[in-house]
Amino acid sequence: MRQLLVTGGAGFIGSNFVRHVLAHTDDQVTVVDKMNYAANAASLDGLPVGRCRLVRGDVADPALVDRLLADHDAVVHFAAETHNDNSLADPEPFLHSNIIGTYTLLEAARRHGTRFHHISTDEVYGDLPLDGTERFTEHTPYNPSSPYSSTKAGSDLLVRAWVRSFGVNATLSNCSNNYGPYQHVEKFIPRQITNILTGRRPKLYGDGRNVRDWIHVEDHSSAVLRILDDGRPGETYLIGADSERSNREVLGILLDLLGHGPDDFDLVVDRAGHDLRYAIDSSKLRGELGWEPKFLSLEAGLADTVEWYRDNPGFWSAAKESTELFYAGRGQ
Ligand code: NAD
Ligand code: TDX
Repeated sequence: MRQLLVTGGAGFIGSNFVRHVLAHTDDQVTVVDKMNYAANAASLDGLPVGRCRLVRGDVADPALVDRLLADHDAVVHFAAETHNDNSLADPEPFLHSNIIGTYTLLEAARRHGTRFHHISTDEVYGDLPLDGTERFTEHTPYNPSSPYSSTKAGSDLLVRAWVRSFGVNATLSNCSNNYGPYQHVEKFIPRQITNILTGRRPKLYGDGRNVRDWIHVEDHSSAVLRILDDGRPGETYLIGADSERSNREVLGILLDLLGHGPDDFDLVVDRAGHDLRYAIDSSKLRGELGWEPKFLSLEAGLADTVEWYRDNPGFWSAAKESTELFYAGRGQ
């Protein structure tokens, strides 16, 4: 029975991954999470007490991390500051958690010989032209745009260096934009759903033509577990589900699902340095490890997600007001 440490496991993707692991393996899971504003203990409610425990702490705390890695066979590292708009308002926490946090974990993995899987983003590659067909691959040069994506790029490079210089047994994955249950209302899809549910108008940055490549969080989880089990040491795998849509198109689907007209939204101030388009070529992961996504229709996945937010106001309503105050202060 594997002892698995999941960093950032009280956040959106980490908590979905913990549920996935508990459902599909015999692993014992420890979550270490700083419980920042994006964490939500409710996202771990109802999990089997004997197989899952939560340790509140910072992955940049060397003593805590050393103790935890000594007792675990593997670590999956989700913990990070994750919101681009926050990184534009105050970059410092991104340097602390994403760079120093990853460095602290790598040093402990090196000392204890712990298997390490690093979770990253397609944003490390920068952006693609709006109307092209090119997609990111594992060979695309790094070219991050924002304080968030540059700290994620830095963390990826640290992992690669610790593999090569110190023989740490690590794999990396870079995934496209996730959607699904338990995502914080600051992010695009939950923000628009909960705006509509609370009588606010949805807000599109700029002209709304920017494109993101969407994947259901459950498909991200199954890919990460596959890489953890069968990925080749030192390798990077891109994770994506071939679901590119403009922000306008995604909002159009949400408005329709919630019974609103197609023009029922506001165009607001654009994000500084706003990346135009992301698109993932996941053929390496599919060919080498036989992974396939289960959610093949973005429309169906979004319908489930709308229902989840409608049914679970207790998860998001406490954060809604302060999130909208933050955006209002930025004209967004
Ligand atoms: P999230 O913000 O919902 O969750 C992050 C969690 O990490 C939170 O619970 C937070 O408390 C915790 N955390 C932050 N700093 C910490 C620290 N120093 N010590 C301990 N815990 C800390 O983010 P998410 O969307 O679930 O993203 C998880 C990971 O996936 C991140 O590494 C992110 O870069 C990556 N990723 C996200 C997406 C996406 O679309 N959301 C896509 C690709 C990759
Ligand atoms: O209100 C909004 N209106 C809007 O038009 C918000 C919050 C966003 N947007 C746009 C900006 C982006 O083009 O929607 C798109 C998605 O925005 P976010 O949800 O903030 O995601 P993004 O910046 O693409 O980054 C996400 O995917 C990659 C995650 O937040 C990152 O953690 C992940 O690495």
